[in-house]
Amino acid sequence: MRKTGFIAIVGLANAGKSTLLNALIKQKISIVSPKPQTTRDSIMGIWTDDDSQIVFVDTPGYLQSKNALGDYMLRSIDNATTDVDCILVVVDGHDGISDREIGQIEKYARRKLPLVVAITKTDISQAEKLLPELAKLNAIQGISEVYCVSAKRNKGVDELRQALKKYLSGDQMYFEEDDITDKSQRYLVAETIREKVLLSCENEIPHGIGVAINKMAWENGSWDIDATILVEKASHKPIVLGKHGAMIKNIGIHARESIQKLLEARVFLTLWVKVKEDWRNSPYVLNELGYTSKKD
Ligand SMILES: Nc1nc2c(ncn2[C@@H]2O[C@H](COP(=O)(O)OP(=O)(O)O)[C@@H](O)[C@H]2O)c(=O)[nH]1
Ligand SMILES: [Mg+2]
Repeated sequence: MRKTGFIAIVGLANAGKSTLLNALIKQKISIVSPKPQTTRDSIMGIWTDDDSQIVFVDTPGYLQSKNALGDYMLRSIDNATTDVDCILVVVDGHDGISDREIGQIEKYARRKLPLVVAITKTDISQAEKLLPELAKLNAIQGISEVYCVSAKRNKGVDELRQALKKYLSGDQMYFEEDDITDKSQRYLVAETIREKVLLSCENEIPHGIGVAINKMAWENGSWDIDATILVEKASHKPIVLGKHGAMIKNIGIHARESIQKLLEARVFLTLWVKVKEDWRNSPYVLNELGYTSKKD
């Protein structure tokens, strides 16, 4: 019989949570970029092997909410960390552990749940700098274990996954053996497009980006996908389009390539850019884009 259960992945924006989730399940399902607020919704990544099924729940980083989308993101962290077997706090080892992070870890430690800390990005952090950070963690009561990993180089990830199995408390399967996420293909496609916009555009715009899939149809042995990139200010549209459409073309090329990998099939992708002012405060648009809470 397999041991099964849920593990929530929490931590600051940019700590490396989504990269670690993808490494833990050996699949790319959660999008990654150097921009904060890349992950907006909790997304499950499922690992199933001979003796376990671990459902990892990736969350948005802690943030200060400024709009309805921000409120939604905060709620999704709360929802994701309730009723789990273990909390996995991800800390960027390269940046060091801030007082704010220590505060968050202490808060989780008080919950009396198994609490594992993964210090990640060890490929770019110096060992001697990590030692004082480990001492800070040592001083906190209630941490079950600390692991040092590099999600990018896949160092220590297998050991971490193995160690986490002991916290699983269930014995029933929550998902099918070959499921890798709770999200639909459509959602993953929209997220892939959003990732490419985040990676291509400058700082200010990405927070205001949403992606709506207008059409996703399997036709003559390939996927025909039509999607709209929503921006919240008229001045953002020419930036996403780029000079003579160069930016949107580039986004399209990269998105198509990644979506083909995701869907394992040929993809035709058409992208549009549309201004929808203040969409992050519109319940209607949030719902359209799939940011809908299941629990409230
Ligand atoms: N060098 C290095 N960079 C990493 C590692 N993990 C994540 N990153 C980078 O850190 C940034 C934020 O990663 P992401 O997974 O989106 O962080 P999240 O906001 O916590 O989900 C991205 O640019 C990643 O490529 C790692 O193990 N090593
Ligand atoms: Mg993330």
